[in-house]
Amino acid sequence: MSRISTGWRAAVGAAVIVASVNGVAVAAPVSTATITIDSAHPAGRIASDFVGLSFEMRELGIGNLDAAKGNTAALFKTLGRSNVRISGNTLDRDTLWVPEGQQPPDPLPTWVNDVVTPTDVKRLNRFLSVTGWNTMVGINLGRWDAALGADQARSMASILGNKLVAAECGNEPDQWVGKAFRPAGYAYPDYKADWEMCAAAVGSKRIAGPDTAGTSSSWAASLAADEKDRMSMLTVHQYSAGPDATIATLMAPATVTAQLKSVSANLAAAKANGLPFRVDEANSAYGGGVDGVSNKFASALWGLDYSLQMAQAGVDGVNVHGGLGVCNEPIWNGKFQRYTPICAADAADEQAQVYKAMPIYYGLWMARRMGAGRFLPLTLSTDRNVTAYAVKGDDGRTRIAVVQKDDTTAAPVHLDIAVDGRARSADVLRLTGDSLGAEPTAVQGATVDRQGHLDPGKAEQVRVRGGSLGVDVHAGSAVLITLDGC
Ligand code: BDP
Repeated sequence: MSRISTGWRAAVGAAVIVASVNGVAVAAPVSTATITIDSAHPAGRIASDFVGLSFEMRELGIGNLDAAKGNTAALFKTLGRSNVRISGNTLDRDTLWVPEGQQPPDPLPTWVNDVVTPTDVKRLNRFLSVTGWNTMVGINLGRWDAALGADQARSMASILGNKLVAAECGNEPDQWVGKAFRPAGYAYPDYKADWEMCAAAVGSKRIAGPDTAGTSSSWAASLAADEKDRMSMLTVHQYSAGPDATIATLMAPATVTAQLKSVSANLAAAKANGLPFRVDEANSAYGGGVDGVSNKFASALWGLDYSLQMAQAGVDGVNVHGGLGVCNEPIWNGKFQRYTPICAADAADEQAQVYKAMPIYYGLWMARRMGAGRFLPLTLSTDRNVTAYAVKGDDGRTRIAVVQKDDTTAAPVHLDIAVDGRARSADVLRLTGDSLGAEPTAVQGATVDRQGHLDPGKAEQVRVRGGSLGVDVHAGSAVLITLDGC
């Protein structure tokens, strides 16, 4: 027979009842978050390709994204079909396009570090066929060459066909003055003229842009208004913070508010002009991310929360940026990409294109499990750092994601969820980490294996009684709840 006694203690500012079961102390939640889901009024859509990835143009030039090697294709498939965008700083700064049958100039111009050819696009095409993903690929507009730009556009269109969602003309043009690609005073009218040269070379409607670094700039809104007929999508970049990012700032509710606020004008401009809107380069902190933050479990919770809040706000997709080098080592020119979702454990794995999943990959995997559908309005009442999202899936099932962003040493939170409909039980998948500042991350205790697969095993089953569902959530963790049959 079990013997249960209770008492009080303080844990990181939160009160916890400690129950002693057969002499073993377990923390029982004293904080309840109440969630009420309104199934009668489905709101905006979340698309199945909502959570995408973004990589540097150099990855194409150096032979990465190869379905015949390593586990990259498996890691993409594990995440689920989506959109991979290929561009970044390396596009305009150091990538030269070399047409079919031509040799790169010898010597290469001094600015060139990466050469991309139709062979690279063919490899990308095979990768997309194997994974079911589609793509957006950049054309160097920072260092514009009309003949090469037109050749790349033609080549990409003929090799990639419909897998090419859009070509992108240049990366972060609002920063070109600082990078000495354009003279001081370069402003939107100058950029518009540049963009139109590129658009003429692309020659189809499939262009996404402007890929501005700053969400506050009006370039995106102006481009949407001026060029909507030639655009397939409006795109901007967003990093939640910079080199001063901490776990506390990444987890703070104020960060969520700021992220939403900073894209709201661009989002409104896209909608006003009938264009889809993607944050096609996003991550926790610019400048390669912050060690101890962008590469730790906190980033998994951030990635899940970020993706879903953007989707709920009406953004059509996010592409989380990364690089395919050795984890936590400089990837090029002394630059780190600590925020990358996948990276190689060592140089031999980098060579073999065998990557491991970093914490944020798991957060994106969880977000992706929300599936395609429509957001359901919900009310959340909590005195803790909790966010919650509900989606009525196109498959008819309701999924609820709850992200608890307190430190893992805090008390658990009891979720009391009111659901209408006929659900009798729910499956629960848990995203957990050792601590916010440590790397180990798992779903139902399972991790991505060396082959790139994630098998979280059997989900926990919880009964729904009288339209109400109770789930305890560890501090610093997330759950994905799938209601049966409704
Ligand atoms: C963006 C660039 C990307 C960088 C990233 C960063 O497009 O290439 O890696 O910033 O700062 O501005 O980490």
